[in-house]
Amino acid sequence: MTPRVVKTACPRDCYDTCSLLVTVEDGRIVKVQGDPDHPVTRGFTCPRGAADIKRTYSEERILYPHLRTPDGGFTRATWDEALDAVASRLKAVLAEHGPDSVLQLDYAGNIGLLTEPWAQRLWNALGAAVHDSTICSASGHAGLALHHGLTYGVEPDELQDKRLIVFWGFNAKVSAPHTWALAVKARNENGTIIVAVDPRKSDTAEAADIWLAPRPGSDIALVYGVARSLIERSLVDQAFIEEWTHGYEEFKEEALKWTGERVEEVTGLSPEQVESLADAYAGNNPSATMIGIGLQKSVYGADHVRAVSLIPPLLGLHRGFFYSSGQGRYFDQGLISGSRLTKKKRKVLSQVGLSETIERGDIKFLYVNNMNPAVTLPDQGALHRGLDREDLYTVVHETHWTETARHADVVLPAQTYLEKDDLVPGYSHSYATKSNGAVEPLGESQSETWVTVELARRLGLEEEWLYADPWAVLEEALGESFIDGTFEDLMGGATLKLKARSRDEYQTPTGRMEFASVKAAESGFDPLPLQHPLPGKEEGFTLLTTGIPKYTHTQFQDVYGPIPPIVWINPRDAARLRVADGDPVSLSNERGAIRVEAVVTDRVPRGVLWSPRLLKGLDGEPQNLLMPGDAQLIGGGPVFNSITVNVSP
Ligand SMILES: Nc1nc2c(c(=O)[nH]1)N[C@H]1C(S)=C(S)[C@@H](COP(=O)(O)OP(=O)(O)OC[C@H]3O[C@@H](n4cnc5c(=O)[nH]c(N)nc54)[C@H](O)[C@@H]3O)O[C@H]1N2
Ligand SMILES: Nc1nc2c(c(=O)[nH]1)N[C@H]1C(S)=C(S)[C@@H](COP(=O)(O)OP(=O)(O)OC[C@H]3O[C@@H](n4cnc5c(=O)[nH]c(N)nc54)[C@H](O)[C@@H]3O)O[C@H]1N2
Ligand code: SF4
Ligand SMILES: [Mo]
Repeated sequence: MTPRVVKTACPRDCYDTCSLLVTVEDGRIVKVQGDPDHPVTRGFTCPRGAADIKRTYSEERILYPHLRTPDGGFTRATWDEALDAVASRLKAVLAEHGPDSVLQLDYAGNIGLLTEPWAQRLWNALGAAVHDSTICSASGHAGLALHHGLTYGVEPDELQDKRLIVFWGFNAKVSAPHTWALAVKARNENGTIIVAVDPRKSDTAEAADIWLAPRPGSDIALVYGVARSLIERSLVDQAFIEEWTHGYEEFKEEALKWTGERVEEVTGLSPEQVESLADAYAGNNPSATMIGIGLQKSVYGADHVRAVSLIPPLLGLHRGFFYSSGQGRYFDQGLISGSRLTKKKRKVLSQVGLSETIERGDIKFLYVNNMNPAVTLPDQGALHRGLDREDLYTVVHETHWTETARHADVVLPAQTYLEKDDLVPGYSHSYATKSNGAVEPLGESQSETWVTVELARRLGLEEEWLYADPWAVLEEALGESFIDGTFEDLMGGATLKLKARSRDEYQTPTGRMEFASVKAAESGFDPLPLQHPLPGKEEGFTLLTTGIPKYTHTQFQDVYGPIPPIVWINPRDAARLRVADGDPVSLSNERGAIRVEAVVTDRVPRGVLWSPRLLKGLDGEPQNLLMPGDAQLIGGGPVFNSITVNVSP
């Protein structure tokens, strides 16, 4: 048979949402390529896209439903047996403990609309408990909302027109390689300056023109240092500030308190370094301030994001920042997920704090899909004690045999994005393409749309919308959402751009961009983001954990092997602790300990460690044993990057 090329969209939890061309020969995928015509993908994939063939046909694929056996193993079952078992237990739990004891635990393993939000329909219909989706970016959104209303801003395909691009707590070269490539293109073609603000020498920092390394958690002081430098030299856009903003005087008063000396004390950056960033901003308008999700994963992470977002308006820019842009979109997500259709009120649980909730036994029925919480949630000690509870019944719909699947009572095989049709508007750029299934589903794997209907029937649910045609629902939700075409065009294979809101609209109480936030004051937060004290030396090392190129969280270890169990440590810290390169060391705190191999490098400053995120230690211990389930005050996000640990040889 002649090879066929199928257009799909990579639905992984990733900024870039690539358009991919998949070559199929004799019913098998033989090649996955980046779409050369897509304005962001521009013809290449990352190492994960490239490895999708291996991951699809991996030995770790779940091909059939499985039921747990009394000896703790699994036995293969038919779909009928598995779904009947799930439905009968679910009915019993609902009858005995009520909907608050039932939880669907999902995240963004596949962000396709017929995968992620669609799979929430059943649980919306049941009125089950719901988590608040705070594990990733929520606190940054909540922080931005205080000053700007909705959180949309610069889009990656606008980088070409910028004279300065600042990646702030954003390791784009690794976490958003296509966005990074657009920045490099602007540099090569227009001389755009690239800045990185990152405490460690990330791949992005290494490749930037200017790299500033404030201490972790000191970004607010740095922002005020930059602002003071701009204000004192009259480099701010006074006319813009007067016309469009609120609360500038308060902001200015705080900024003027941040002398070079005081900023240096907190951030470790010299007055010259701070001024160099102010100069870069003042001399290179327009700029794009690219705020990373990594910036907000610490105890005051929302405040970091708030502060950084206040620089662009000083220079007269409407929403001159980027922070995963999903919120500006005009489509009806609540229709797709059913949250707008259900009449039931759902109990909301902190996702970041779920380990403790599950350990406590509040949940009796757990349905996991699109997530691998048995590795990725913080407070793994508590989570595993919870998952082992006799009175908890766990169902996992998964493509691969993850740690979470191995803990399940019932395992349901899921299709990868290469085996089903979907629609994937991402959370960064605004282009959408229909994602077409390239090959027949492997084994007996089934889609989220199919499983939802099968379970709804078995539960006897009567809400008509549970049985609706998914594509008709998508058309209703998105039909009017595109600038340059119709839903029909999209179905025909066109790449369309979603409509965007106006950049000079601010959905705040004053209708203006608010330097001092009215809503923050009303909610009991500081109207301005304020720098909080950093942990002292006696509290140990700050451990930063971030993604690396070959893995998406826990995925692709079946292709590339285990995530390297390493930790970067500064040479002077290593000498003091008598640790040599390659030595095993123990990282520990009050929650647990993991053993990893030391990499002695000046890419981290003294007092700071870095590890690839979600690694398993040399003895198989999950990294997130060390992470607390504490939620941030603003937005409820996680605190991964502000935890402290001790290092011992
Ligand atoms: N230490 C530390 N921990 C962290 C973080 C950190 O920075 N440091 N970051 C946090 C962040 S930002 C995030 S987003 C989370 C990510 O946490 P998770 O979302 O749990 O991460 P993944 O390992 O990608 O798990 C996604 C799962 O979805 C499955 N999947 C893929 N496609 C489909 C599909 O079509 N259908 C179904 N049913 N399943 C599918 C994959 O096989 C995979 O097992 O981790 C958090 N954990
Ligand atoms: N290859 C790959 N790409 C991914 C993912 C993946 O797993 N693998 N996951 C995707 C997901 S879900 C997410 S959330 C994103 C995350 O991707 P990013 O938004 O880039 O965030 P991180 O990689 O967590 O961290 C970015 C940088 O912030 C720095 N940082 C940490 N603390 C601070 C601080 O206090 N101040 C400053 N200025 N910087 C700090 C870290 O050193 C790190 O280099 O990546 C997405 N892309
Ligand atoms: S993981 Fe991200 S960069 Fe890689 S192919 Fe998918 S969307 Fe593109
Ligand atoms: Mo994330």
